[in-house]
Amino acid sequence: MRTQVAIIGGGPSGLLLGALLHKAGIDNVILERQTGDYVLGRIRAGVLEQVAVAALDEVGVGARMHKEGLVHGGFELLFGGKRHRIDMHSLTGHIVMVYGQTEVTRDLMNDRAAKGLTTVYEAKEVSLHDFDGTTPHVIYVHNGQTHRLDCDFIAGCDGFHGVSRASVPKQAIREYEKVYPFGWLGMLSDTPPVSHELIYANTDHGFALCSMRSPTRSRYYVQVPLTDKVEQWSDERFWDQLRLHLDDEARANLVTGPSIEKSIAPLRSFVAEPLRFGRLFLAGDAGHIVPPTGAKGLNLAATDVKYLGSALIEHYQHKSDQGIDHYSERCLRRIWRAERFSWWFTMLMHRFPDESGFNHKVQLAELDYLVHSESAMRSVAENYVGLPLNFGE
Ligand code: RFL
Ligand code: PHB
Repeated sequence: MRTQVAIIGGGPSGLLLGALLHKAGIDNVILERQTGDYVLGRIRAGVLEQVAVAALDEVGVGARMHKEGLVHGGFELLFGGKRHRIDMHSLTGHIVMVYGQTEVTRDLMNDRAAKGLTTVYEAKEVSLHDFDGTTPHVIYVHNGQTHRLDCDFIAGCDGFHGVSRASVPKQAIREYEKVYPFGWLGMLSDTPPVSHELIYANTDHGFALCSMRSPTRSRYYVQVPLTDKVEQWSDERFWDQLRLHLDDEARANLVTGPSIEKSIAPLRSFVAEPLRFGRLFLAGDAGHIVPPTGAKGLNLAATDVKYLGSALIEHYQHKSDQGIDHYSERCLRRIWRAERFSWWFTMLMHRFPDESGFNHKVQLAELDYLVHSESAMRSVAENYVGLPLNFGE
């Protein structure tokens, strides 16, 4: 088989890139290790910035998002038993869209299937070849048979544990990493959200987040030690723990019910540099990870893919490699800004196991300053809604 762009990974990055390329008439094939149902079963991001919303609109899959997604003009910070609203809309003029990654993925998958574009699910033993030379190709096994996919470029959209980044020689790549000493236990339930906006809480019990997927579906997270296993957390234990974090009003409003999904995610900051190796590009979680506190992961993936899509379109349509040559540098500048914000918000909101109490006091002082200083709130708000694509240019 031959294609112009071989895309490794059928998560949101790979699917969005495929849609952008197809719209420009560039042929692409997606190789995904899992089944489509498995990909849709992963419960992850919930908050879309304007850039991600615009990218979905651009490829023509935004209709359901605009109908079912929830437009949020603010979020709340809870500490010292009180909630304080960050009015993103009045501080920045922008909003975010609460629409789950599962739904984004489903919309992109359905669109790809309707257009008859090739996605090979359950592509096993994927290996990348000659991306630094002139005959890039991908070998994989499907239904027990070995296949070869020849291409002009390879897009590594296969997430943090994928094969693309791992295929690059160690000496050609530099990795920056920070691992946090806790994880997030997430729970999805068909219960109405405790409040109409997201609540980020820093309490004596650690961090908690009250989020949602719809007016009838809630998504909650609590900070847990890395050693905890999801089996140790019955639904009842989860609700009891969450209740400890809430203020009186939220506690009174909390509706509990059976979980639909529960999982523990470790928190990590990670950046690989560069993101281009000859004819191989890394995009999304394959190239970087942020802790979920700032809700930036999926949004960064969308901007990488926007940059990569335009670079490849420039290559094919305008015979210019400028975009390709600047891909890595352009993405990394935006990535490091989001890394900085996500790290800062994570450090501000969590309890650290070895803490003497001093750090917590400083966190509370910073939060107190933050919610009483319009300048500080504006800074948080403009990072949360997402800095413009051309920021600093
Ligand atoms: P994905 O989603 O991991 O998809 C990669 C795909 O590649 C496949 N794959 C392979 N395919 C072929 N061959 C191989 N060898 C392969 N190895 C892997 C995988 O099966 C998979 O289908 O990466 P992608 O597309 O770059 O998307 C990134 C996002 O998923 C991620 O950044 C976000 O989910 C992060 N994130 C959030 N981001 C936000 O913008 N806003 C949020 O509110 C938000 N909340 C979150 C989050 C991530 C979380 N977790 C679990 C890490 C909340 C959580 C809890
Ligand atoms: C989510 O709804 O899953 C979510 C929302 C905001 C975050 C992280 C996750 O910062």
